Amino acid sequence: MYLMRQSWRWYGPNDPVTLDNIRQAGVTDIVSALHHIPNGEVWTVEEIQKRKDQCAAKGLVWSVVESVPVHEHIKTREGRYLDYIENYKQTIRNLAACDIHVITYNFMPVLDWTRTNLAYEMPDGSRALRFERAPFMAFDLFILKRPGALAEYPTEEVARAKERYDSMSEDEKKLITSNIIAGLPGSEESFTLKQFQQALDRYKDIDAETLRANLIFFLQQVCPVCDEVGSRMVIHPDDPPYPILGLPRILSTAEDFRKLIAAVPNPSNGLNLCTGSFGVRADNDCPAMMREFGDRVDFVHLRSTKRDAEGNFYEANLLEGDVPVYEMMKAMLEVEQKRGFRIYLRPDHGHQMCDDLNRRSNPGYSCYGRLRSLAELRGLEHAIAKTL
Ligand code: CS2
Ligand code: MN
Repeated sequence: MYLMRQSWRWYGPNDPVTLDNIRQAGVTDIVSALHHIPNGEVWTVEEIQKRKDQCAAKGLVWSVVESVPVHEHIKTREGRYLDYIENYKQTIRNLAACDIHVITYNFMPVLDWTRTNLAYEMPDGSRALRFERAPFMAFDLFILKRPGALAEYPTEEVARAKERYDSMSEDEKKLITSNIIAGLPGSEESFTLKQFQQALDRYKDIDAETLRANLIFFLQQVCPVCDEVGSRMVIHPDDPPYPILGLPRILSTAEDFRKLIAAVPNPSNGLNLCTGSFGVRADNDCPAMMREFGDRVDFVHLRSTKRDAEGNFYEANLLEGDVPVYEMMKAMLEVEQKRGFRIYLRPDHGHQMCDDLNRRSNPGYSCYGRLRSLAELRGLEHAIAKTL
């Protein structure tokens, strides 16, 4: 029986959730990245090995990278992008030399994942991450004042955003701004408002098809290296999975990934199936994606979001959101048996609950909240596995 490989994201020695905590979560594998190395530079064997050794000292194996960031210039194909691609290839080789073969990345322009509220209070007093359209638009239209933004939104929504903006205190305006542009964990990038607008401007002439072509170009360069060293690039979907701030998006649906494998059929061109990100769209069927792309899915993020009719969503309790977690787990187990491969799975964002509420943690990466999700996932897997 092939069961999931239980893993946990660790941000490194500065993560308030320690390896001793993680050990007690009962996982075997660590998902980590060398966040201190600037985007675009090579990760040396020495630095990688250091992180591996830290994990090994606690009986844990660093086996998945999340993420090796893709330099903005690779996404826009400007400046020293060819050098950055060469550096990326070297990083892939160095990771393989340290026996790390699953490499997560994303191709979202400017921002990694985006939320408006990092402490949305649930009825039970725990806190969740939330994306709400009205404050997001208020930021875009009246704080950032992005040129052209007005034309992109329906009039009645603009009115709602204006009302929201007018009711915000100065502190609230500051908070929403930093939630959006100060960089959520893993994003490696943060901006002032002016720098942010400049970063957006670099995408003025880049539509989705150009961005997709740039991604394909990048994969055509790095996938042969992965194939050679037995590694796999797994792309994390866009979050949220639709265009924001006038930026192009290229990995929001099953069709997007289909296009990617049609263009770059190398076996190393893989998917990090994040059910929380894909699940925000009602037209994304995560278990069906698991079945269709299973051969290329080495890494799964299991979390569930709950959306409303206006396009807002929050991160729900694992078994209570829109994502059909039972069907997803079943699909995963079936794919695993067929492949004879154990997929890496980690709980994704969790709520802040219990003692998480009294201590600092990276937004989404609390200790107790993720423990709760992991326990539920483990129970679900155990039960489903018995029926197979
Ligand atoms: C996020 C991101 O959904 C998620 O897992 O927390 O940090 C995500 O890991 C990156 O975008 C992947 O490159
Ligand atoms: Mn994810």
